[in-house]
This record gives sequence, structure tokens and C-alpha cells, in this order.
Amino acid sequence: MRQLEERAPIPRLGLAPPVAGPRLLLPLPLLLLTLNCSSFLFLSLAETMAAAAATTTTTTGAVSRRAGAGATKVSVVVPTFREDGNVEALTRRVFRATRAAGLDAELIFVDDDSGESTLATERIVRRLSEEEGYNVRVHVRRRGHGRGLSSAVLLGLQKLATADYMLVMDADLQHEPESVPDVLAPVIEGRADFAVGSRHVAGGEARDFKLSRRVISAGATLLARPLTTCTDPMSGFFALPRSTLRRAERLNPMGYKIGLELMVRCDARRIVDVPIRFKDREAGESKLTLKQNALYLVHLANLYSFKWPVAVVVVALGAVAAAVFVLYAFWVWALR
Ligand SMILES: Nc1nc2c(ncn2[C@@H]2O[C@H](COP(=O)(O)OP(=O)(O)OP(=O)(O)O)[C@@H](O)[C@H]2O)c(=O)[nH]1
Ligand SMILES: [Mg+2]
Repeated sequence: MRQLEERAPIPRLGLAPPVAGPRLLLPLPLLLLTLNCSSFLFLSLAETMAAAAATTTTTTGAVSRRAGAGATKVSVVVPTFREDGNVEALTRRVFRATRAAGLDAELIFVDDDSGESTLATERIVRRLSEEEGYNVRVHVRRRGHGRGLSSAVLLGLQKLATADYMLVMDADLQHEPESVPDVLAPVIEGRADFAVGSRHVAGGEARDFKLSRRVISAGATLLARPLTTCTDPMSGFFALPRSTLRRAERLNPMGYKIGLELMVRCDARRIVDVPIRFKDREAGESKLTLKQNALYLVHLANLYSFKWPVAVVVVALGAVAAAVFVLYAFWVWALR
């Protein structure tokens, strides 16, 4: 019995205790792997940011009012879901602004059938088009033929719009129709592959926006910043030429951030930010839900792995290595 008591103590946790050599050696490769992964990621990001910065301009000053000589044809695509309360005001204001800027606009609502509101939207659009001569139409997606903001925008851009210069905006008048010519101008003038109505450049602002929404929006913007040099990648107010859209690779219309999706998957290099004022919605209700915020994280993961497939694997390995290292360090500390 005495002899037994004098033997080495039985290790806790049921595992052999690390002897001095391996105790020092085992964490070393893990630490090296972690450091290696971090530096690889850092270099990849720095390289891409530098390349993007070299080819991207950010306009923070005034944008010329006349977007081009003569009547340049433009398509304005507006996704709608229960927006009959905003359709008429939006139509009148969009055409007043585009005509004043010498643009020949077509306005296309892409509406996901919502019963009464869709019928009302169709009635209003028919009156505005047939009786008042506005070049406006509504495409209604019946149930079973696709739903959701992003796929509605893609349908509008890829299948319904006829002009070479295209703009997307919300129906709820949070995006001021008076800014439509300004957002289109860099694209029409050939200065941009993609122009974004931004709240975060000099002259831009977000009015009547709740604090909680500001915080979520700031966090979401920060998470997307490595993907693009745009100051407002969350914006749904943007313009692009058809040539940019043709470069699209594997578009995935999930969630609400179709502007970010297009910027990344069309490899838009020359991005111009145009200051806009973001107002409170005028009528109807927001469709932004918690589910959409969660979907945004999945969307981001997809875009990161699209842009940096190797880096994403390296980061995942680095995270696993770091977790193992922390667990091991804790185990060694617990055995002391
Ligand atoms: N076709 C279609 N349009 C949608 C759908 N969901 C939202 N929209 C439209 O997309 C635009 C933006 O939606 P909002 O609900 O205003 O979302 P948001 O501007 O991000 O959020 P708020 O600031 O709260 O208004 C509006 O014109 C909506 O009508 C949808 O499922 N299908
Ligand atoms: Mg809105």
C-alpha cells in the first residue's frame, strides 16, 4: 500500500500529463498555424483593398445636374410589396426629376402579389400610364413565380428593363426621387461601373432613423467593408450600366442587400458614392424583419467565400487551431 501511495499521482481528466518537452512543443505548431493564418488573411485583405483603392473613386461633392446631352434612356426598377400608398407620388416625382435632367425614363414596378394592395397598384399605374402618359408599368409576380426583394430587383434588371443605364430604388420614398439623376450621372458619364446613393459621404444623411436601426446598420456596414470600398454597402439606391450586369457571376438573390451582391459578383471596380438624404418611409409598413438581419450574415459568408475562397478556408482552419490552442493552454494551466 505504501509503495502504491509513493507512485506518481494518477492524472486528473483521465489523460496522461504532458511532460516538460511535449508540453512546450505541442502548442508551438498550433501557434505557428494561427499566426500564419492571421498574416495570410491580413495580407489578402490588404492586397485587395489596395487594388480596389487604386481603381475606385468616391465622389463626395456635387454631381452634375444634367446627366447627359439629349434624352438618354434610363430604366428605373422599383421592387414593391404592399406599396400602393406610395406608387403615385413616387411616379410623379421620378418623372419630374428625370425630365428636368434631360433623361428619358421608364419606370418599372416589380410587385409580389399581395391581393388588395397589388390590385390597387395596378389600378394606379394603369391610370398614370393610360390617362396621363407616364412611361410606367407594373410586373406582378403571382404566387409560385418567385418572391422576395432581391429576386424582384434581378428580374427587373435582367428581364424587364430595356435601357442601357439602370437604377434601383425603394418605393417608400425613403430614397428621394429628386436624387435619381444624381445617382445615375456617374454611370451615364462613364465614370463608374456602379454608383451608390450613400448616406455616409459628405452631404449625405439619414434622417428620422431610430438609434437601434443606426447601430444595426453601422455594424452591418462594418462587416461588409472589406468586400467593397463603397461607404454605404447597405444601400438599396444604386445605378449600373448593363455592361456591369453582364459581368455578373453566380448571382444569388438572397436577403435584402442586392446592391452589395451586384457590386461583389459583378466585380465592380469603379464605384462612385453619391450623397443622398435617407428619409423616413412616407406610407405603408417596413418589411425588414429579424429574419432578414440573420439572412444578411449568411449572405455575407457567401460573398466572402466567393471573393476569397482560399482565405475563408485558411481563416476557418486558423479559428480551429486557435480554439485547440486555447483549450490546450487551459488544460495545461488546470494541471499545474
Ligand atoms: N417585390 C418585392 N418587393 C419587396 C419585398 N420586400 C420588400 N420589398 C420592397 O423593397 C423596398 C424596401 O423594403 P423596405 O420594407 O422599405 O425595407 P427597408 O427600406 O430596408 O426598411 P425600412 O427602412 O424599415 O423601410 C420597398 O420598396 C418594398 O416594397 C418583397 O418580398 N418583394
Ligand atoms: Mg424602406
